[in-house]
Amino acid sequence: MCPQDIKIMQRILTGNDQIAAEVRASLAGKGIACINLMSSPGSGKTTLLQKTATKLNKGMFVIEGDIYTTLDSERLQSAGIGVYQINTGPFGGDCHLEAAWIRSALNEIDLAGIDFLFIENIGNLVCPAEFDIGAHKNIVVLSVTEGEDKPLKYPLAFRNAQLCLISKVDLLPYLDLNLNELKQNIKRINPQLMMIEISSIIEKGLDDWINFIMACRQNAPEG
Ligand SMILES: Nc1nc2c(ncn2[C@@H]2O[C@H](COP(=O)(O)OP(=O)(O)OP(=O)(O)O)[C@@H](O)[C@H]2O)c(=O)[nH]1
Ligand SMILES: [Mg+2]
Repeated sequence: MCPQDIKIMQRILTGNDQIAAEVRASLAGKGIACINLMSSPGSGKTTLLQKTATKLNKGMFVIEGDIYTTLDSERLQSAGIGVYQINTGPFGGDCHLEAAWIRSALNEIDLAGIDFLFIENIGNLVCPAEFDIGAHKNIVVLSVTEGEDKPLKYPLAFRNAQLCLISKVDLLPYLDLNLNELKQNIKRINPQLMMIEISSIIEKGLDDWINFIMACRQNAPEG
């Protein structure tokens, strides 16, 4: 890569970070906690959001990121959750969201009565972690079917998150997974990273998850 290329890349990232800071401050000013969910495809993000809605009852909105479909939005909408779909497919098919997408979405969303804005990032454990999208908290979801080594192989998502949800723990009895080793690998990447074991199927860990969300709103969101 020639030096000129490096300069251009830096400019793009700086622009994204600036927009992200503006998004974060604007939402904080409205008293809205913004929570970004990142993971590999199929870790259980949408299912968890459906469960979350049944616990929170109201005040929740989801910006749904997908490359092509509106399938997740349809699931959320049929559960009575307000949703705004971002599809990157027609614009090059990026496998992550960027802050400018969120800023544009927020210009079109009626945020009255919203306390919690969830962003379901595009299913991918690599790219979403590279872009600040203006959330107050970044959550990495890792399902137990993915293996102990994933935090070591895809460290950035774990380094940049404030909470790791270890999902689908109802499946542990059927898997050859060493949960302690998985947790040690997470700690090796980010010793401060909080972890909650969850299952949307048997409703394990959901109270701790809801407490975490509530604390995001009570503690003034980071600007
Ligand atoms: N056993 C088990 N299955 C789950 C759990 N949560 C979700 N699933 C299943 O896992 C599959 C994927 O769930 P989704 O919620 O669509 O996952 P996602 O992370 O939103 O997927 P993408 O948006 O495509 O990245 C579905 O078949 C769910 O029913 C869980 O806690 N336990
Ligand atoms: Mg989903």
